[in-house]
Amino acid sequence: METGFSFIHAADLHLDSPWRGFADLEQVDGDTRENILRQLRECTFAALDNIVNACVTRRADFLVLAGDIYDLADRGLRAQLRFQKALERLAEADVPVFVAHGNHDHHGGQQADLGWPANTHYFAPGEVESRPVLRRGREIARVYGISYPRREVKENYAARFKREPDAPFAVAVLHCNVGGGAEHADYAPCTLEELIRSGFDYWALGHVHRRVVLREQGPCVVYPGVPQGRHPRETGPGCCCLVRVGPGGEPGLEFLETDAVRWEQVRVSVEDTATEQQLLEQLRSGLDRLRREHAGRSLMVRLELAGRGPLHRRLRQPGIVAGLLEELRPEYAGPAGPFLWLESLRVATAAPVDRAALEREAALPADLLAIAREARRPGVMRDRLLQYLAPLYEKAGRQLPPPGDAEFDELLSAAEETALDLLLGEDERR
Ligand SMILES: [Mn+2]
Repeated sequence: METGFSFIHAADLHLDSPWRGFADLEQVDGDTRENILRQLRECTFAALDNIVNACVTRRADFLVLAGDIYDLADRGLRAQLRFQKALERLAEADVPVFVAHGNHDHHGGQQADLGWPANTHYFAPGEVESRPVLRRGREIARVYGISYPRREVKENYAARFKREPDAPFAVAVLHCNVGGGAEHADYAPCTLEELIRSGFDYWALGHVHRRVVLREQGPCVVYPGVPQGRHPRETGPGCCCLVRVGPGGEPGLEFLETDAVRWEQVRVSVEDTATEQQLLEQLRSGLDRLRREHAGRSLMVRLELAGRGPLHRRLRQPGIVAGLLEELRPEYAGPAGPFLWLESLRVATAAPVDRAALEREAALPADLLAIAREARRPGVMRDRLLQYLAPLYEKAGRQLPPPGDAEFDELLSAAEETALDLLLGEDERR
């Protein structure tokens, strides 16, 4: 390879995801509501456009899409036409596209009979195929891939990928669950070790919606994450991965932001908050800061109130949370341009505790605090608690390593708070 080349890897576009559960949009006027809904309905397509733009402006030599292009196996016509249009733009720019289907958009679903540009290759269901990528008649890379014939693929598809010895740079495109992670459906399960041993240069994966680089080099093993978040747990930037391969075949990764609407969580401590007025001001300053940090981008925000403070009891009263949302929502969204929508407000506060007084007066809480204090230091108490925890972690197997020092301290604090709440009598527990 005398000169290098580059390609873009994206996955889990989930085009045309349905937006359910936005009844709260009633709290803003019709034009504002329409502005928010329009941007939400458009955002997965906007992310696709951003991937196409990145291919063109970065002059990528090809694009690979590792499954879940569509949210539903019975793809909507609108989604297919938008995807077709994107592929046509890439055909005009002379960028070949390699598509593998995953569990969401498996081959068993309904598909419209559409013409696809010749630059696009859909990998066959249930069998690994390879395709060369040519530049000026010379093969610069070979792309291997497989699509899901049905939703549930329990077979290890990675084991079927065989690199041919004459492939210049071998890319494997696969929708799969590496390492048995329990947070994702265990489709096409495989281990990182077998991907490393496989002889491929780059594993272009899909399925895990977080961005995870399982290995930087030799080979690269990459989940680029979703290009566009679609719910409160998919926070932070949505991306595709630009891979630049140097003349010697060494790859370098750069993640490019592609999302149009970003999901964020904001945590506000009520520890020093005495009044509802103060709380409103704290919330506004948190939201203003977030909006400044993301100037020009629409935001879906989940607020969480935390900490022990005097407002705890009042925040538990019915109507308070709804009232705060009703007040704040119209302030941050308008009929045009970027919006900030408060998706929800979670209350995770606790009653204030005068620890010094408790230690002097109440026998049981004092004992609890003393035990917790002792367990924070190395010694018999800490060792004993760690021993009690050990069988739990053994049962969880390799997916949950035993807690380190910092994690143990966190567990200890959480247990202490919960036990205190229970001991102090909970007239306010609901
Ligand atoms: Mn997916």
